[in-house]
Amino acid sequence: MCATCGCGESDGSVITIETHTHDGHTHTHHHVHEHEHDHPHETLTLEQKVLAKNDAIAEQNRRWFADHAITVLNLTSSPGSGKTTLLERTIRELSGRRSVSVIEGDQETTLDADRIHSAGANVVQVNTGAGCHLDASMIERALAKLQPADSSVLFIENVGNLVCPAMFDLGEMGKVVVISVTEGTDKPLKYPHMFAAATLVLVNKIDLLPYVDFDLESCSQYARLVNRDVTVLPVSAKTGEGLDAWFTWVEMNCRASIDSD
Ligand SMILES: Nc1nc2c(ncn2[C@@H]2O[C@H](COP(=O)(O)OP(=O)(O)OP(=O)(O)O)[C@@H](O)[C@H]2O)c(=O)[nH]1
Ligand SMILES: [Mg+2]
Repeated sequence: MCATCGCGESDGSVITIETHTHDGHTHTHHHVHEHEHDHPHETLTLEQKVLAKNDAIAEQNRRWFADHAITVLNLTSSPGSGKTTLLERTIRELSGRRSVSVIEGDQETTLDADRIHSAGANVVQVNTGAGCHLDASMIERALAKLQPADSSVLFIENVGNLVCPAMFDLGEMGKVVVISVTEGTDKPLKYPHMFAAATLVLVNKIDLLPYVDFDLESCSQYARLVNRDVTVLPVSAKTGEGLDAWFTWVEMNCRASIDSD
């Protein structure tokens, strides 16, 4: 996991909310690799500790969400698959029916938070600096600022990355993987952990299907090879095609959260 890419070193230190901060530890990558080769056992133990600590905080988050009947969906994808575009449309669609808030995760900038704010939702930007994923403690801190309403929907837009976000439970109800047709049919096979962790797969940018080599049927089959029961919905966040099925899915999950409260 992050001992491989180095972002685990940034855990809890580079994160700032609504600001742009580096911790200056750009040498981390090299250090962790050396450590891994010299002491594989210590590296494994460190990874387990990081994940165990994360899981404990994620469980607290999950309990808090349940107590407040908040539906929480964690959107993951490679960079640029269309998560923010999808959220902009979703916020506009849900407005008037549900209170929607968003936690935006990016290494740098508040660009996505600005877009979400313009679309009409409460938003907090988390900048991870060198980190390549959100973790549960970042969500805990963001919640203190965001204070989402009871029975509302909270979308978490994770850092664009199909690897590490698969391993970090944030306390969400489900992970939604957004893959776009420009990325290639084989992504579920190449990044199986992310697809295995997903509750829903959205195949975005289907308006571009006539122009790219992408086999929707094969991609769906690959997703089901790693996650037998996963739902796959083809959509275009640009044209709106297929989005009704997504809105219905979100609404169904909202009702489930409220009923189980
Ligand atoms: N043709 C087409 N373009 C889209 C669609 N959805 C998003 N885009 C474009 O894809 C680009 C990236 O979209 P974003 O919504 O910023 O993607 P993202 O996943 O939030 O990106 P990161 O946060 O950087 O990971 C933008 O130029 C969008 O206009 C779609 O359904 N069809
Ligand atoms: Mg985005």
